Amino acid sequence: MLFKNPSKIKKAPIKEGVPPGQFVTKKLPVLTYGRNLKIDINKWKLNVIGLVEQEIELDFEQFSNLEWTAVSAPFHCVTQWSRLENTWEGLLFTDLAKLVSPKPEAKFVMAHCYGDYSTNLPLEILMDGSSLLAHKHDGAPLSDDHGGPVRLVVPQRYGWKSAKWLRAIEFMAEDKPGFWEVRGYHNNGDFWKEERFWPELM
Ligand SMILES: Nc1nc2c(c(=O)[nH]1)N[C@H]1C(S)=C(S)[C@@H](COP(=O)(O)O)O[C@H]1N2
Ligand SMILES: [Mo]
Repeated sequence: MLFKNPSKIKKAPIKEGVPPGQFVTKKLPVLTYGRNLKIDINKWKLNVIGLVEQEIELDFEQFSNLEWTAVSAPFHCVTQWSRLENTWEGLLFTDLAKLVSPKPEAKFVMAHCYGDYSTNLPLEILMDGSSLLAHKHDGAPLSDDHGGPVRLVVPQRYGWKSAKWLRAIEFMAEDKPGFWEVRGYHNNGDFWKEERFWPELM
């Protein structure tokens, strides 16, 4: 069995079609700033911190004992490739939120990765029912280069928001730019609006 619940694959609520300025590829290229990491699954930890009632730390065994969901969604990279059909499986962000109970003042999230990478998102986008902390892509565990053992996947935003080698999730009251968002990438990253770069660079 490729997925835990193959009969229940959710379709991300995303308009069909290829967003402006994108071309379609069948491959999933590896896109990493700097070097790819190799995280030992037995040492992997996820910390959920910040404005929550209950901060938690999970190891991979605890993570994999939670109820997982499979989500099918396109993947659009700001460097203009799109891979239209992907199925990711892991912990839905909404299910993570149930575990930690975000405080009412939590409005934004920073995803922190092993290494220096991070990315910021409005909590609302992560709560869309299709964003997840994925361990599998198309039925196979994520390879090291694709961010295993666990990466964030945010189907409604350009790929740089889908943080590989996820290490921590921080709930925040105020927005704060992540790794690419301080280096010229758009804060929001909606591919239908071509929010690729800082407005002043466009
Ligand atoms: N930690 C980390 N996550 C990252 C990146 C990165 O450089 N480091 N690159 C991002 C970018 S720009 C894209 S398009 C996707 C690519 O995912 P893939 O390499 O699995 O195709 O990962 C995103 N997540
Ligand atoms: Mo990207």
